[in-house]
Formats: sequence, structure tokens, C-alpha cells
Amino acid sequence: MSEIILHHYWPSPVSEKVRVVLGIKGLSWRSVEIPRLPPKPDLMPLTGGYRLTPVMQIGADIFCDSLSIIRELQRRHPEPTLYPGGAQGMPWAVAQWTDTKLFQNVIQVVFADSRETMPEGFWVDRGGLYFGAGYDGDAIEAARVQNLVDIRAQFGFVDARVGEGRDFLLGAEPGLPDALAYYLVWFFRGRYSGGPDFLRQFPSLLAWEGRMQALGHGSHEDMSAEDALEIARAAEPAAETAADPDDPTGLQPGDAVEVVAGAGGAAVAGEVVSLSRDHITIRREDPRVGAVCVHFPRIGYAVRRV
Ligand SMILES: N[C@@H](CCC(=O)N[C@@H](CS)C(=O)NCC(=O)O)C(=O)O
Repeated sequence: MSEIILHHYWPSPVSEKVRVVLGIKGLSWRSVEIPRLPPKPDLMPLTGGYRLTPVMQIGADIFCDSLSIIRELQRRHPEPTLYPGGAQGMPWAVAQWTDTKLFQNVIQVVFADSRETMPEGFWVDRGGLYFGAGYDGDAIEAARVQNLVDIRAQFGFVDARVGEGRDFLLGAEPGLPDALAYYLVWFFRGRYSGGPDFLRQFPSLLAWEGRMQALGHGSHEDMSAEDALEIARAAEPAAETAADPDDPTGLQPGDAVEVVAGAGGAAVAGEVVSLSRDHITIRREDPRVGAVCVHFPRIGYAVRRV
């Protein structure tokens, strides 16, 4: 079976979400470090233009977006489950809280805090990505206190939920909601100068944070980007054709489409292989890697016929 290859960089919070899932499942994986800013010349042949971090590769199958990655990890490695206690469904709804509202509050505090020290290129690229083109740095600074008020309430949800015999958010075992909440605590602690002090008010969350850290990241070994491209080139995509008669778009396998991440970046062109309410897979050809299948979530990704 092909290896799990994670294209990421270590300071990336969304990658930390996936690394924690790899830890919960005790998986071994290969680590390809990608640049923190575009261009990403050794990633583009795999994704066809998707530029966000992380991306998972298994042979010639490329999974874009942490949610698509995590869903595939759960499918291939069902145990230990990310849905302890039969919680399937609900954790994905939790992602629509953590990855939107909570993520925005935390990223704004981190931005306001590092405005003076962040390299110009990073400020321009990430600001545009997270706050929209022509965003207002002063407004983000002015919102700092309200963001902290909002974060305090939301970290409070976690603090209230764990402890007293419940080690993790769903009970005795770690699951997807833990990874979803943890990566933002990790980011807030590590990249906001006031983070460690602020977190002291949440004793149960702190104990849970320690348990999350102890889960680790599974085991990994570095891999070069060239080797990863060679693996894709030598492999055939494993994705199978599947239609979804209930899909509101009416798209069918074989249709030519472009997929665009709501967060921005280039459209990825290809031919639909399969789709469902949770995913769309397209097949594309690249001169460096041949045929690859690229997998995306549906929420937050626009698909248009071309
Ligand atoms: N919805 C995406 C969001 C990914 C995301 O925003 N990742 C950040 C890094 S933590 C990013 O891509 N930053 C720009 C970059 O790495 O070029 C996911 O869940 O994977």
C-alpha cells in the first residue's frame, strides 16, 4: 500500500490539525516540507494550482484541504476511530465552528500581535488570504480586544467540556473534535505573545492540552519533493468512478470542471471522476507527474463547468 505523504510546513496550524489526527491513529507517514509562500513549484504539479497547506499525497491521489485529508485517513484507517462513541457526522459540524469563527478570531489576534515583525511578503499574502484583498490592518488591530473576548468564550466551551473523568471532548478517547479545537490552542499559544498567559485561566483546557500533546504525530520520516513527484509519476490514481444522482449541480463523471477554493488561489481544472455530498474528485494530467486524481471537500469549494 502506498505511503501517506504530507506536504506541509511545521509552523502551519492547519497542518498541526492533520498531524494530530496522524498521532491519534498512530500512523507512519512521510514529511515533505513545502515553501510557506507561493510559488510552490514542486506542489503545483500535484494539485494543479491549489496552493493551501497542507496537502496529502497517496501515490497519484492528491487530497486538498485538511477536511478532505482527514476524511480519507479515517476511511483508510478506521481504527482508532475519529468518532468515538458513535459520533460520526457531528465532528464535521464542529469543524464549521473551529475552522471559521474561532480560526478568524485567533488569526486576527496573531496578526495584530505580529504586525511589526511579520515579513512584508507574508503580511500581504496571508492578509489577502484570510481577510480579503485590500484588507484594513488598523481594523484588525482595533478588533484585538473583541477577538480576545470571543476567544475566551470559545476556549471556555472546551474548558467546560473536558475534565472530571472526560479526558477528551467526546469522552475517554480522543477524536476529531479534539484535533479541531487543539490546533487553534496550539497556534494561539505559540504565535500570540500573550497566549501562554491568557490560557492560564482554563485549568481543564490546560490539562487536556497536555494530553493532546502527548498523542504526538505518529511517526514520520522526511522525503524530498522530487521523490514525492516521482512516486506520483510512477503510480496510477486509485480513485474509482462514482456518480451522485442527488448532486444539486447535476455534474456527472466525465464532465470538464474547475474547482476553486473559497479561500482563494488558482482554479484547478480536470474531469470529474466521482462526487458525493462530501467530496469531489477530478482527474488531470501534468507533464511532470502524468495522471493524478485530486480530491476536494464540497463545503467551501465552488465547482463550475468549463
Ligand atoms: N481550508 C483549508 C485551509 C488551509 C489553510 O488556510 N492553510 C494555511 C496554512 S495553516 C495556508 O494555506 N496558508 C497559505 C500557504 O501555506 O500558502 C484546510 O482546511 O486545509
